[in-house]
Amino acid sequence: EGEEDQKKFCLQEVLDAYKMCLSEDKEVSLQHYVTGWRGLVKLLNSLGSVFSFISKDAVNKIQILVALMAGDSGSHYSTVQLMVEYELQNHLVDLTKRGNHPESGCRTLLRLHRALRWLQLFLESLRTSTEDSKTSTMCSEAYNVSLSQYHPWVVRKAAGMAFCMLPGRQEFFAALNVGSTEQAVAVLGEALPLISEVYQVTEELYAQRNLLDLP
Ligand code: 1PZ
Repeated sequence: EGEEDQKKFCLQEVLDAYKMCLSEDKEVSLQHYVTGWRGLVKLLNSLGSVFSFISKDAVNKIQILVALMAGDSGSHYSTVQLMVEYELQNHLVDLTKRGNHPESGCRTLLRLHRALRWLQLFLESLRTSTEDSKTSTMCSEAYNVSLSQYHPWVVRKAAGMAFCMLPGRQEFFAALNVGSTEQAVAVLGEALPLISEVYQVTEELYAQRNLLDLP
């Protein structure tokens, strides 16, 4: 692990990553997208080892994308738009069933993209929550209307059990490491529109290219 990964999570770094993620012409930077996810994984790991089956999958997907960016065709992986064009044009994506390209950038990013929708819903509900709100309830409600539809029963079951182990609202806000609850709510208010926009741009691109159901 590099020194960078040892540092304590801070919500500000995720905010900064999503700030830099979209260019003026709405290109999604893969580098910053990945940086945002690295931060979120750090947060997840700081919440306890019961979440490691989730963070392991996220890390695996991050590593696939990092390897593509660092590889021989790395120049085609600077933005999500370029990645989609490149992989489609060169038949590097399994479109209907899993085959020769089980780890394409397109299908890998789609998994994180779907999780980003869950994150958006969860953080929004956290932002507007009150003292008596339960993180586990907010988390599972967000999950049930988004990411869960892509998961088999056994994963849904495991996720449900993990949610029950989430720290309470106060402790969760403290884990965001940006000051008081009020300050954390403010940073969330700043981060959420950025996360939404990155989600929306990716969603539209994938919809246009018919990539929303990649196996
Ligand atoms: C704060 C509590 C964290 C809740 C996170 C909610 C998401 C629960 C997801 C549980 C799934 C983990 C097991 C791996 C599932 C994979 O099968 C799927 C599909 O990938 P494929 O098998 O097709 O390759 N993976 C995903 O859906 C990606 C999940 C990434 C979750 C990252 C969450 C990071 C949250 C940090 C915020 C605190």
